[in-house]
Amino acid sequence: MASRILVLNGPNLNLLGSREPHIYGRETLADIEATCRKRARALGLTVEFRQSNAEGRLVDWVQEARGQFDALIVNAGAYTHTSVALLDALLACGLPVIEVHLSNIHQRDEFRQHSYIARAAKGVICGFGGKGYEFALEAAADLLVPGRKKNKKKKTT
Ligand code: CA2
Repeated sequence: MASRILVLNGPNLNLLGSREPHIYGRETLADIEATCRKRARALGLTVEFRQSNAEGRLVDWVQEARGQFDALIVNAGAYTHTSVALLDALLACGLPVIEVHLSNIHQRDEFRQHSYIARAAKGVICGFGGKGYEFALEAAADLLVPGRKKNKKKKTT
């Protein structure tokens, strides 16, 4: 059975593509979702994409994910920098978590440079725009698809 990935998106990510393209690019969240669907299929994963502006809704989705999904990819938007509640839910869910950001948060305002949820993440990908979600799916496949990492061809020089 294909490994199931839940991709959670936090506040304002529904606005992608409409404003601030110099920071977040021109892709909409629907564009990113469509690309992820294709990439997931090629990697032998299934993907479910969700977005909410409400912190509690994101926490509920994380709590419900156990048993329904095999890994979480999370762009928590601004809650990244504020939410102990989301951190606690991610720590408790028992699933591998990959944190993603479109922008390189380390090059931005000081308050964006700290992530509460990073403590719960296997790894953090930031600064590659929508492509970062594809990288996160690759990372999830390496973690979940048996034999995938082992069978990767070694480069011979
Ligand atoms: O770089 C990221 O992916 C962020 O998670 C995006 C968040 C921001 O608060 C984080 O610091 C970094 C913002 C979400 C998108 O906000 C928009 C606002 C207006 C127009 C388009 C997007």
